Amino acid sequence: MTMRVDVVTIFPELFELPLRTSIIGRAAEQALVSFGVHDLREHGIGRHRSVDDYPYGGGAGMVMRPEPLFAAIEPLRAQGAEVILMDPAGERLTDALARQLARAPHLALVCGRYEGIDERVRHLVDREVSIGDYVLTGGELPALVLIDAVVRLLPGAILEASHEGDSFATGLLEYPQYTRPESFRGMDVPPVLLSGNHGEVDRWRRRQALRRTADRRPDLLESAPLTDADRTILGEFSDDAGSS
Ligand code: JE8
Repeated sequence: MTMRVDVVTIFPELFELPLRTSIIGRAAEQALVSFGVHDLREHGIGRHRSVDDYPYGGGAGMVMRPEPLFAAIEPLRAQGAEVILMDPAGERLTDALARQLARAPHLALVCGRYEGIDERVRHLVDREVSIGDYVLTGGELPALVLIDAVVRLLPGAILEASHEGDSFATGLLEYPQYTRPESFRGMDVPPVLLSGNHGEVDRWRRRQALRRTADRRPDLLESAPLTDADRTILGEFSDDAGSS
């Protein structure tokens, strides 16, 4: 079963390369996902295909008119899409939300620009999602971020094992990674990784993940599933800031 993702935007060209490249591009080639990018201007009003107008009540900037958005969104709703408006006031995109959305058969992502959309368009959407607390110029990059987070979770998109260890699946930050060469500019790969002792390697990685999380994102430890052994290791860190 292929997941369908439609996008509504005034900048369809922004989606061309990202949706053809790397893991997303390969998932599309494998028919794990198919994309439809719809130019909102095709529903624009008048000879100038206008999609925006001045805000009632005055103020700076322009607002996206409801008619083109309704015309673009209604057929997608009729096809059964879950319609998502990318919006700074939306629910935050988290790993848990990406996993939930990855189970949907059909998503339609609506991208605003300017000062945003006419309020009446919210009646036509199922949910509103934000990718974080910073101001962007429109919903297109957020839509691409959401697509990236969701498509990599589709079965077959990446080696399944690659997301079992995901930082937000284990609830911890990831352990440090090394590849060749063994020594680079005086910095050596930790010998345990060369030992061939998989039990030792696993314990070292868990310890490093715990240490990095305690140092950089102690907030994550409150909800991470931790074993008694993990808690013992964390206790050692706070006893002795210099221990490995
Ligand atoms: C957007 C956005 C997400 C995020 C998403 C959609 C449409 C109200 N503001 C609108 C005023 C300043 C300019 C803004 C531009 N804009 C931004 C986002 C987002 N999802 N995490 N940050 N920003 C639109 C218009």
